[in-house]
Amino acid sequence: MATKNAKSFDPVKTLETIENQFELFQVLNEKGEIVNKEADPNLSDDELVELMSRMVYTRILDQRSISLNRQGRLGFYAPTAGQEASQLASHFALEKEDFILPGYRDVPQIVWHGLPLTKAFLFSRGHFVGNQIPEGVNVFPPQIIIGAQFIQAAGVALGLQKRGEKAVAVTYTGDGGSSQGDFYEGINFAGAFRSPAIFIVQNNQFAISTPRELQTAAKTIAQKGIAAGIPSILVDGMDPLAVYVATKDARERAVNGEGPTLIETLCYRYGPHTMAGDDPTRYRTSDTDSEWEKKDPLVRFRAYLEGKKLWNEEKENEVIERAKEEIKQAIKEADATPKQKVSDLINIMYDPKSEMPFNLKEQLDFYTEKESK
Ligand SMILES: Cc1ncc(C[n+]2csc(CCOP(=O)(O)OP(=O)(O)O)c2C)c(N)n1
Ligand SMILES: [Mg+2]
Repeated sequence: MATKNAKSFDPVKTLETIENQFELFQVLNEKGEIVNKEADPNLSDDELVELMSRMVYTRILDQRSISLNRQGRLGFYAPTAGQEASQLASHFALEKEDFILPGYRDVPQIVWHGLPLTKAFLFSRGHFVGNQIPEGVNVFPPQIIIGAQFIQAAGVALGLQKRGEKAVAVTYTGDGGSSQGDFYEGINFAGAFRSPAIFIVQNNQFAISTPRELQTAAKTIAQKGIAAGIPSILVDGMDPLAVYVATKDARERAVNGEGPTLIETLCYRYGPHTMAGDDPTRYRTSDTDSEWEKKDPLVRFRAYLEGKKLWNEEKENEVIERAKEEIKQAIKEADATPKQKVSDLINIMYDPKSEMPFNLKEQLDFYTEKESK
C-alpha cells in the first residue's frame, strides 16, 4: 500500500475482508454425508423422498425435452441437468402463495408450483397459451431478457408487502445475469423497501460461453448483495439440503418483515446453453465436466436416502416411469392445442371492448379472412 496511513485507510483490505467472509455453505457432502449437523433441516422421511422424486422426475423431463427438441417437437429449450438442487430444493422451501419469477432455464420450478406441463411445452413452442397462467398458480412466464425478472420481483414483493400478505416473491437468474443493470436495481429497490423478495443466482459457471471469471471481478456473486444492504449467502448449489435451508431461512425472514436475501448457488449445467446450436466442447474441458458430475445432486441425495433405507432402484424406476408417462400425455395435449393464428395474437393483445387502431383492425380483417379459407 502506497499511502502512509495504511492502517486507517485500506480499501483493499476492506474488500478482502468482505470477500473472505463468503465461505461455501454445505450440509450434505459429495458422498451423501451430513457435514453440518447444526444446519440439517431435519426433513421428514416423506419430505426427503418427495424432494428426491422431484429431482429424478426433472432429470427425466430434461432428457425427454432434449430429445423432443431434436425431433422438432419442441422449440426453445434450455437444459437443466446439474441444476436440480438449485432449482427444486429452493422451490421446496416455498409455499403455494409465493410468487415465482423465473428465467428461461427455470421451467421445473414453475411446473412444480402448478403450471401444467402441457403449458410448459407450449411455451417452448412459442405458443401464447403456454404463457396464459391458470388462476391461482402464482408464477410468471419465464423471462428471456437477462435480469429483467429481478426488477419485476422487487415490484411483486413490494405489492405483497403493501397488501400485508405473508408471501414472498422468488426470482432466479444466472451468473451472467448478475452483471446486468436490472440485477442491481432489483436488489437495491427490494433492500431499500425491505420487501419480501428472495433473489437466487444460479452460478453455473458460464453465461453461454463466457466463463464466470471473465464475468465479474467480484470473488463471489453473493457479495454483490452486501452493496444493496441485504443478507447474502454462498451455497453449494449441488447440495439439496443446503439450498433448502438457505431458502427456508430467507423466506422466514422475508415474511417476518426482515427484507430480502440474495442466494448464490454454485452449480453446473451439464448440457449445452440451449438447444439452438451451442457446443460446450468449444469452451469447456471434459475434465471440468467430470469434476462437476462427481458433485451431482442426485448422486449425493440418493446415497443419503439409501443410507436411511428411504430409497432404492425400484422407487427410482417408479418415478422414471411416471415421469415418462406424464410427459407423453402432456406432449399429446400440446399437439392437440389449436395452432396459434395471427388473428389470435392481435385479439389477445386488445380488450375486445376497447377500440382497436384502424391499421390493426385492417390486419385483423385481412388475417381473419385468410385464415378462414
Ligand atoms: C438483456 C439480454 N442480453 C443478452 C441476452 C442473450 N443471452 C441469452 S442467455 C445469455 C447468458 C446468460 O447467462 P447466465 O445469466 O449465466 O444464465 P445461464 O444461461 O447460464 O443459466 C445471454 C447473454 C438476453 N437474452 N438478454
Ligand atoms: Mg450461467
